[in-house]
Amino acid sequence: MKTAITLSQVPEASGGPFVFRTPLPDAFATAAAIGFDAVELFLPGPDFISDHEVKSLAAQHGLAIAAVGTGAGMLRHGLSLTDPSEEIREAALDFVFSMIDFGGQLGAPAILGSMQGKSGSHDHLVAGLRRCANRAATHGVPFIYEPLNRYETNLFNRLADAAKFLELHDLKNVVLLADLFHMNIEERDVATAIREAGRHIGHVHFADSNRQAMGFGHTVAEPVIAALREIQYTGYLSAEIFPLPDPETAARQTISSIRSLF
Ligand SMILES: [Mn+2]
Repeated sequence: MKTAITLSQVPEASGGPFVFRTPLPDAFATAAAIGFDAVELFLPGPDFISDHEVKSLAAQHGLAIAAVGTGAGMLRHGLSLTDPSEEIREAALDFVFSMIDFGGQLGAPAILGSMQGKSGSHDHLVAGLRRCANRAATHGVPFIYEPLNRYETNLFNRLADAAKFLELHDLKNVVLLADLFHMNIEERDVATAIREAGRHIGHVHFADSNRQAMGFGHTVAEPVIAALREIQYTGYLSAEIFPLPDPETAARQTISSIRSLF
């Protein structure tokens, strides 16, 4: 398993679970200095920075790009893939495609989190996921679908239900994001849920029960790591956490918790 940390450049997401918000050259340097393998990028859109510049920063600091978020489409433009309006769904798809293409040029998958919509229909979701998965496949990367807790979406709150949905609709090239914060709210047992959805899991948001760095809440991480090992998970543990008490402390706590767990 590899480590990653979230970097945000979206002013509207100032209250969100993103650790470093300084300009990217500084954020990349700090993430590398603290010992992360990769960064997860949360950007306002695909034109914020060129893929060429991101590649150069990544090479300079020896970091990979773990994934790119798409939530700015919701935060900044109010778009979702399951909006009742077809026009808005199409605009949402255009935005997600643009982020899939941006990430694809970096070899990184895009994530569907809040852009799935707060209260949408499964019919719209399956249509959107299929098109995004096909688009991602042209770049040779998967498309990541994230079940969220009940306060953020009515679509899928638990891994097992999302996994069944992918199988029922034969959705290829879609992987699931196991976000330990959402899972702490929704799953009966986090480790069991990971074991049962094992072959579908393609990304992990590594957060404690209160969305702070692992070790700053009440999650017992050992069984979670044991389950990830059992399913032979080799992807990222990406710290999508609040920068509390400050970004560096949160980042260092993540690395030290992972070191003590392995
Ligand atoms: Mn997440």
